Amino acid sequence: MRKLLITGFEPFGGEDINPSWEAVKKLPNVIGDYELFKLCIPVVFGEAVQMVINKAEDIAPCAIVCVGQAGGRDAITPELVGINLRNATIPDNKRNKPQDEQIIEGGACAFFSTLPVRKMAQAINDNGIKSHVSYSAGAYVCNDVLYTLLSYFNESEIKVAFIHVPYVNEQEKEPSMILDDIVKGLTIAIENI
Ligand code: PCA
Repeated sequence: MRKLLITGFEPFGGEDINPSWEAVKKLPNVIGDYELFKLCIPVVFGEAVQMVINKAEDIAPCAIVCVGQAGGRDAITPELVGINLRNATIPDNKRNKPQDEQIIEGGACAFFSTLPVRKMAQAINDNGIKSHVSYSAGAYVCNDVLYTLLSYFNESEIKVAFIHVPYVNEQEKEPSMILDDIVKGLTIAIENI
């Protein structure tokens, strides 16, 4: 069986939960050909991605899918691209607030996702859950994780994607999605790797 490392984030920005980890926790341990290895990562620049890299080097997965909350979005949005930029509008969970810094000094401006994000979004939509490809993962910790993983695993067999998900109903913010729909959407995404 193939191994898939899937991560969600701890809460940040004053929230009590993060729908990304809530959804990842609820995923089955096996989806299609994949055995899932789940990891909750901190909302901290640099530290989050280092935890993912450490875990990936330990278990040697075929693919890494990281999931994060994107407040304000009404759809599940696989990200097409990670950019070499850190810019925080709110501090991370260790009070870092980088302003217009490069993630990797002199690194490529951007990397494209190495998993089929368009196919994933299409399949999620075909199953009645709102989804589309996004062309910006922002410049906060989610983009930090995506860009750094794509750079780190650029020459390797390990494929990488990042999926942003909306708020869930219990956060009482709009737009939001039902947690079970996010779980179903992520399941479909993994089935379409
Ligand atoms: N969303 C943030 C970081 C953690 C999360 O769940 C982001 O979009 O960068």
